[in-house]
Amino acid sequence: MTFDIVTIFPAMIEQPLAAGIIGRAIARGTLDVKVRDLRDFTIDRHRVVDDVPYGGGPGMVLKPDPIFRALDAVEAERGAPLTVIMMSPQGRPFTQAEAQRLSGLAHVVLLCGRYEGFDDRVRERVTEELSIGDYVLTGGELPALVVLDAVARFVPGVVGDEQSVVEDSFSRGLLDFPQFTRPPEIADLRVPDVLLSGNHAEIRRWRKREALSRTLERRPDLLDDARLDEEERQMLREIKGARHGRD
Ligand code: JBZ
Repeated sequence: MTFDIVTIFPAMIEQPLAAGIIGRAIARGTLDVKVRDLRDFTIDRHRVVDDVPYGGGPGMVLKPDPIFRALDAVEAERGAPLTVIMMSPQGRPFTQAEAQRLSGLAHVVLLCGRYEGFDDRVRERVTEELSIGDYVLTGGELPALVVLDAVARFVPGVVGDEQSVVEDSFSRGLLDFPQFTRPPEIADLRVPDVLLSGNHAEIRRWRKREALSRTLERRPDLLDDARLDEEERQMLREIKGARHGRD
């Protein structure tokens, strides 16, 4: 899968992408990520990418012409039609389902905003506008990295164990069960006996129950859309029953 990322801070994108699972996928050629410096698409001596807002007011706005030129360059290189994603606080919420959908595309372009945002005419060339969440950021670079990371995990060959991606508990709409590793005891804190028992059926049920009770406790909103099997539905009824009156 190919990503083109347009930004005025290429280093903010390049450095994080060189590390870890994504870095390895890029090195192997499973992912092709090209970071485009918006200033390379200016034509003035001072490489200006921003200007004052029409109508007045604080801050600066990203000029449309360098962005149009950047998109023309991507299109000339990769071919049309382009999926152009604008990272923006006005965007639809980016979710795990969106990540999976985007992973089916061969190529996406991510536009990272700065300052007060883009000249609105850029939206004529944008096919989707996405937001990673409700907090104020200084720019779209971190959101673009979040989107790339979540999408790339679904690309075959990026994560070693394909099964773990599809069966990831969050993909099924639940929080993860607790994990432990050696040693079996530290500072009087013991690993639950069931995990040392070697009883794999018991372990599987314990993990299911833990994932369900954690989700009920911390993110009950997720249970509305969770894809639960019959065993999980029964467990959830038991957990809710046992908790009755306690909160
Ligand atoms: C985003 C001005 O650039 C920004 C500022 C905030 C922001 C983005 C771009 S993208 N927030 C989000 O995904 O929520």
